[in-house]
Amino acid sequence: MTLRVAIIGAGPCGLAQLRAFQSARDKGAAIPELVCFEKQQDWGGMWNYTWRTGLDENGEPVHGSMYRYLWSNGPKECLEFADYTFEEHFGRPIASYPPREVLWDYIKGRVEKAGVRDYIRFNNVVRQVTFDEQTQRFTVYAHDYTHDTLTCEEFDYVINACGHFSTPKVPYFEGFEQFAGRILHAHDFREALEFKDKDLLIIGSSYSAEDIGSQCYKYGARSITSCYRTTPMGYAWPDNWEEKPLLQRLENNRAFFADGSSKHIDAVILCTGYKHHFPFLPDELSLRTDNRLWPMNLYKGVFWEPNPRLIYLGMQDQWYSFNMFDAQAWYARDVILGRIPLPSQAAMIADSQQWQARELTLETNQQMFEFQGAYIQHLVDATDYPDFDIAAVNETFLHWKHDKAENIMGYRDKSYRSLMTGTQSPPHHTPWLLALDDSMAAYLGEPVTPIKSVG
Ligand code: FAD
Ligand code: NA7
Repeated sequence: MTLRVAIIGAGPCGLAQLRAFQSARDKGAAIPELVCFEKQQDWGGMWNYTWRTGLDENGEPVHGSMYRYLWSNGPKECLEFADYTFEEHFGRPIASYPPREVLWDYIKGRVEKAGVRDYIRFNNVVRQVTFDEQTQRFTVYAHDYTHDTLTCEEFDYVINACGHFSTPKVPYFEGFEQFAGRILHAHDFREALEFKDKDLLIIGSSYSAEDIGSQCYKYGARSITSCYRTTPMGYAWPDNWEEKPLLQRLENNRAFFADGSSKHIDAVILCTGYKHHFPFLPDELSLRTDNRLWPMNLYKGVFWEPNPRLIYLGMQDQWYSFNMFDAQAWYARDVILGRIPLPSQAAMIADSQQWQARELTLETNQQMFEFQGAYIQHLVDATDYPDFDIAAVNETFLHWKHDKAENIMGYRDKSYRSLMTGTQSPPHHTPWLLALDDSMAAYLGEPVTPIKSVG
């Protein structure tokens, strides 16, 4: 009997899995029957922008957390697919920090070429997954919103590729209920122009805080105040951006901070991160982890312990992204195809513990991306995913970190050499701070004269 594999989500991880199987099939392998359930109407996951917030058109929680004017927050050379380069997709080298729409186009290009769209059931939300110990099969219950029907099917493997940046962590601060302005989480942030001429308070000191603050600065916020719980971001911010220790309370429109200072604010954005949240999984199948480089209970970072027929993709905190998802998907594919045997459960647990012990020793950013690079190399070595120069990717990450430290509003003007083709990327035609139109046409086209002043 042909194996059946369910893939939950057609974002970069789910699509990597489809591409991995298609690549094996094209080389003559018999592949399982694949069904990819995708709750949105199109593919690309996070990169498929939605203006919606709250509930979607079907009353489901909106998946998207991306916003207008989002540009890649790392060099595209660090996430390039080893089997489908930017140059192949765009027919020429392009600059290193593309906006969201350009990256979405790139993701789509590979899977359009692979011809895997027919495996996907769009507008289908997975509601529940159960596992039968006796038959060793999963039952997947889904709601097909196109036909408004509930489906229930059995599978030999389930690949959970539903992402983990959609369910916000929303802490409470005293005075929130009396605040007259807007309070939102980064998950619901869409349009920086909403905060033009406003005094904005940002809570958090990681990627979302840095980037949403930068977008709002770029599109004309009057002032940005960001506050941290543990560590300040510490960049050389523009004059109207101040970093403070954590918010203690709001009194009407005044924010009071841990250092005793206070400021007037008009709006609050909670950039406080996301939860790994899998409402469709029972306790015994559900990964519980914070956002870290080595979540426990995942052998090779993907196979659920103690039931490795459930596979999680992309659940790590991400320095690497698209090419790490590929490395995981190729490895998962080869286990499903019987090309790579799984060891005993004790050996799987020991292996995972050893990776986590290593993770716990990491202190610097460089150690962290090198750790993730070593993990990817380990997976790539075991499959036919094209080998790529991970040491060189790590170098690029290092340059990127230096560029940010040097000029947080200018690092996206730098460009790098592709580590897949060797081609040096050209500089972008317009400095990021002046490039207000984030469309693909503007990015790939000629420079345009800015129509408004910045800052
Ligand atoms: P997602 O892209 O989240 O896709 C998961 C898919 O699963 C979605 O299509 C969703 O609709 C579907 N799904 C979820 N639940 C169900 C269900 N129950 N049933 C059916 N389908 C379901 N990465 C970078 O490399 N560079 C960046 O610049 C960058 N910027 C980011 C900015 C923001 C604001 C965020 C939130 C993330 C950013 N990331 C960035 C990380 C980004 O999440 C990854 O690049 C990538 O999208 C992860 O892919 P994924 O497939 O794991 O998850
Ligand atoms: P992250 O990277 O998980 O960071 C979350 C931030 O929120 C981090 O600075 C936390 O501080 C802070 N945080 C979390 N809870 C609280 C509370 N209760 N109070 C104050 N501060 C808090 O999430 P991001 O959204 O920045 O990034 C996620 C992805 O989105 C990333 O991959 C990007 O590419 C886009 P801590 O340091 O833990 O004290």
